[in-house]
Amino acid sequence: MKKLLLAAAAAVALPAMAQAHFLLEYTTETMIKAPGDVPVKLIFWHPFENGHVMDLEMPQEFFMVHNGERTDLKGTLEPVRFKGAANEGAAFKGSVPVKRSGDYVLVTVPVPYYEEAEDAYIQQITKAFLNRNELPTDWMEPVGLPTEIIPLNKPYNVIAGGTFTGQVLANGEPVAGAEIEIEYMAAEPDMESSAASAPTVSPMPGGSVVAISDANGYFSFGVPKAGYWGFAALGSGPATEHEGKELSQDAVIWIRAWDME
Ligand SMILES: [Cu+2]
Repeated sequence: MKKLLLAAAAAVALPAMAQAHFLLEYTTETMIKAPGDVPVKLIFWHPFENGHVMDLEMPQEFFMVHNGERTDLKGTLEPVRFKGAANEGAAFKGSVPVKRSGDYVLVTVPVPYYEEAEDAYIQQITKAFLNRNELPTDWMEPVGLPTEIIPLNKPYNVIAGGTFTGQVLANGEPVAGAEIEIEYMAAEPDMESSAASAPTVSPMPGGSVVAISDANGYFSFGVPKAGYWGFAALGSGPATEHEGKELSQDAVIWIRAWDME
């Protein structure tokens, strides 16, 4: 409740922050046809409405999990600028070496971001998923992060019009009653330029789209539209304080939905 009140106060002070912010691990494709280095962009942004871009620092960790094995990818990260409709901020471009068949789970553990409007820190521990040759290997396994969302549907080929179910974990245990913000990537980043594409839909009236996890940490969402969908379990992580201030340690997951053709 305290968090809700703080959010309401912040909304009055700075309308852009009323919308949900998401850390993006953006690739143009989730199913990778040819082996090679897949470019990825890390952007801390409000992608539903092409809103405020927040400066992203070099993350604490950026790695992939493939066949249960972690590979550090921090060395691939280069600073880039990212331009939203309202402002421009610091982001990163990296690359994911996709060679063998299977899943590639991308994980970013960012440095806590100081949000002035709320006098608090935000740390969105984020997962996204790539696959090559339709061989499922890793998508359903917990990575072992302080907090994470486990997908119960294969996250790179969700059917638009179907549902997506996830489970929120903190230290491997289910989190009941977590508030999960749900966001459509209405404006996709352009991989070649530093800009966003024009938003394809408008944000929903009434503020963020939200689900609450049940007693066992599960939530479901009917996915109405093809594209990238983000889910952020707010403050689901075990860490609640950073440098003497409140920390919201969030678990973020990105899925990709497709129209049936
Ligand atoms: Cu925000």
